[in-house]
Amino acid sequence: MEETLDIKEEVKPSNGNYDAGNITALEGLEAVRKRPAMYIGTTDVKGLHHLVWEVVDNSIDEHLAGHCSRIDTIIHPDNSITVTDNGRGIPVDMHKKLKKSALEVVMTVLHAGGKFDKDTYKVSGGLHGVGVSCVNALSVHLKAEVHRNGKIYEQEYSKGKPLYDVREVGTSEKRGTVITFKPDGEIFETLEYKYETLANRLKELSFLNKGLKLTLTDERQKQEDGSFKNETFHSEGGLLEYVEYLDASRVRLIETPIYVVGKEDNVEVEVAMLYNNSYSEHVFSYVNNINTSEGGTHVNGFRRALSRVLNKFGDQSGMIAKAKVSLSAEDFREGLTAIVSVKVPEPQFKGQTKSELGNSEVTGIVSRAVDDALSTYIEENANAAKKIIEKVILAATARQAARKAREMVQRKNALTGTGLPGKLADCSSKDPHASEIFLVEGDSAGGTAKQGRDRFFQAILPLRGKILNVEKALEHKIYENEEIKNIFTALGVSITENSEGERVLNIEKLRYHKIVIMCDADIDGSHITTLILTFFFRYMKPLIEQGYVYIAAPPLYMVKKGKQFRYCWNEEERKEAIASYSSGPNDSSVKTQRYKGLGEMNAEQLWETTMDPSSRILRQVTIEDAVESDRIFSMLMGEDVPPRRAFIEANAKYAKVDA
Ligand code: 0RA
Repeated sequence: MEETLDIKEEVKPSNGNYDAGNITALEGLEAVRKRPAMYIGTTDVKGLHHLVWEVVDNSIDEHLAGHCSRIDTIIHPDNSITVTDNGRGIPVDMHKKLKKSALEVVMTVLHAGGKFDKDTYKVSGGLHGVGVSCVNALSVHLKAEVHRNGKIYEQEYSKGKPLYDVREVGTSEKRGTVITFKPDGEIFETLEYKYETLANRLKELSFLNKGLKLTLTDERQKQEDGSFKNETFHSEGGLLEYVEYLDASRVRLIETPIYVVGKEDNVEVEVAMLYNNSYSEHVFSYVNNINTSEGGTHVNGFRRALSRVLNKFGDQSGMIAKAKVSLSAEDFREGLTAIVSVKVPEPQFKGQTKSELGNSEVTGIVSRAVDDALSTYIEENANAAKKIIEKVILAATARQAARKAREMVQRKNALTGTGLPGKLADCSSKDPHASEIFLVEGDSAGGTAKQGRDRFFQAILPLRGKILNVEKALEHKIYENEEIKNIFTALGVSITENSEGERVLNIEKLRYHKIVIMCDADIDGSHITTLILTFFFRYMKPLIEQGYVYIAAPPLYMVKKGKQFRYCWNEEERKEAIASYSSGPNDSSVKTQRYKGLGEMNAEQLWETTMDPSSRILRQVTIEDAVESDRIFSMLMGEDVPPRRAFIEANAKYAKVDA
């Protein structure tokens, strides 16, 4: 889990002017190189991308302070990165005590970002905000170029150490900062930047900072017309556009998003919301552009106002009394897609992953802003309000049906001895840490897996054909579905409701710490994998978050010559195998068998290639970007078929999958 430092500002200027005197020396950069994970969380691919966010966040701060309208990011062919902004430029005047240029101090002293102005918002919070000096410390080479006072200044560094004093190298009519850095291979496990990861976050930032132009250029990828792959992210509508983008694959209940803006005590509130005909809630929240996946006081304020205003309308219109159901807070959020974004001068982050807002004053501020705007909306749009209340009432009715269905299933399980499904071939180990369960597509492959497995620690649960598309089904139907019931009972997990009417997944009795989805390596198989993953994402998300869910990777080919054979997982391996067996260009004794289904392998082959821990490939499912994953699952499983097909065929990118 990500663990980064919480940075407290040490100094505050008295006059509101920034100069080198405001920047104090705090800590050496050697500490960063010695224990990089303490500063940027990890040294894997995530940490590598974190470096870019550190630099971009500084530029975003310039935007939030009202001085920057454009940020350009370039991935160079050697995986070095350039970030250019048109902000004020990092100050270059002399620091009186340190006798160094402010630029050098910002770049070489930990926590000396020069971010002292509490009146503007800083991205620096729970996750980012360790400062650009960390990026410098972790780069084999970094160059800072500043356009300021009509001049160009520069300084270069190696592993954080200046190669020369800040020097003036020319004149410029522009203002801004250009940072180019190459991450250090001694620190990072991988040096390869992922275009999609950078593009997704820049796109998100463009929605969260309306008017700001962000571009991404990938010099590693040349397009047909000879130019490099590039995109521009720019949103004039901000959250209004963001909520429409996130909800694009769902069917709307109201025509246009409900929009809230407010400001109180220097806290800015922006909310955009839509209702759709789905059964799930999608509320995303941000504090100073940082996603708060654990919610917090801003989300509480939003929920409070939503329930209060809708409940009031439902009462006054007589709709609730007529329906004779009791409503819970959750019912007001079924089919709701909303983004709650606040800008808070001094955010306090708490929670397991430091992604929950703690500032108590924010609840009331958000609640008042939403209360005002939503009340006005309802007065002016009585028809839309009625549709929403009808949906809320339906949700309450469905929740009661779902509770009954769940209780029925759970009661039945209690009656049938062990409670385990008849189709489950359980393992003999009772230690969850050592136990695995394979969810296998189809009874026949299930049979092969049962023969091939190591029955001590591997359990097999065959699933029949296509499992229910949970994105489209009513909740109670899900609990009544045979395959889904089997998954719940085999895993030993259950869903109950808390006092708020929210569903909680109980995983204390989870029976296996590896849950492996094993499907055919063809289009149908990948669709079934996606169906099962969607179910886990919507109903058993904690299992994904805690790293229990995996996808098996059966081989795609077997290349044979006589008695020799080799399994291959991709084209490259296949070509290699053919080349290694061939005596000449057209050696007809070399044969390739394409495995389309698990059923084409016998038990021994399935064990060797896909189930044996010493030789198999398992891909762990993780949620890299919760907001984007959510959108993609709805897109994949929703009504809109063409994008789904294209996406599945282009491969499963919705989740980061590790070896
Ligand atoms: C310290 C003070 C000021 C701006 C910056 C730092 C600054 C840092 C970065 C990093 C990337 N782009 C940046 N742009 C600005 C305020 C300068 C002033 O008052 O003119």
